[in-house]
Amino acid sequence: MMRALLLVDLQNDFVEGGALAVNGGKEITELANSLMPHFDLRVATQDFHPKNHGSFAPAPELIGTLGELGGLPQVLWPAHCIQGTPGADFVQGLNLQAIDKIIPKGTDPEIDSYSGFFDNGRRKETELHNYLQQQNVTEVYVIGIATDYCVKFTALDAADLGYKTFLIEDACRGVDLNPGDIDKALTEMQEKGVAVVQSQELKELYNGTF
Ligand code: VGL
Ligand code: ZN
Repeated sequence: MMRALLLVDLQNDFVEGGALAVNGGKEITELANSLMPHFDLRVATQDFHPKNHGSFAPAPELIGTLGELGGLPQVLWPAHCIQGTPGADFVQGLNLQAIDKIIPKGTDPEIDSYSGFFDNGRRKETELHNYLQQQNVTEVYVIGIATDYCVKFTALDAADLGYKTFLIEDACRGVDLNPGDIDKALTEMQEKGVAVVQSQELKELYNGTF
């Protein structure tokens, strides 16, 4: 049995001071670092957009509204995680040396990719599933940003692909564009068989020190 920790989008643009800052994003960095040694494998996803990505709002007043991209409804975001900019870099203080594999996503300007496994239309796959299979991973533990977007879709796809899937709630932060979105995301994940746990419970479960 192999356990993988998936670190979703722990990048500068998603934390305090970033283009798409999520409340409390920075404070999960140390928890992420302390969780990493307790897993067989650590994989980080990286939102990695070209500067003309179609999810970027063409005008500031359109941020947070619904547009269309690749034939799908698309929330329009401020420009974020542009390849080659500091905003796309992993958050300061994250132990990058401990990470075994990085999975870029959202590189096609014509479609968004919330999940670390597939784009939003499930048209193309990233390397993530292949890599986890190669490494004989059976259990996936998801942490990171944002609970109601990339974390949620990554966890749902992991469960769908047959991994025993856990969401470590206190190691995630969400956008809550509409208040209640984070809670709804947690319920949705649980309904798909994702176990929502706290880092403290895992510590007791594995009798280790996080
Ligand atoms: C994300 C919105 C746009 C995320 C990425 O990481 O949850 N959210 N791009
Ligand atoms: Zn993005």
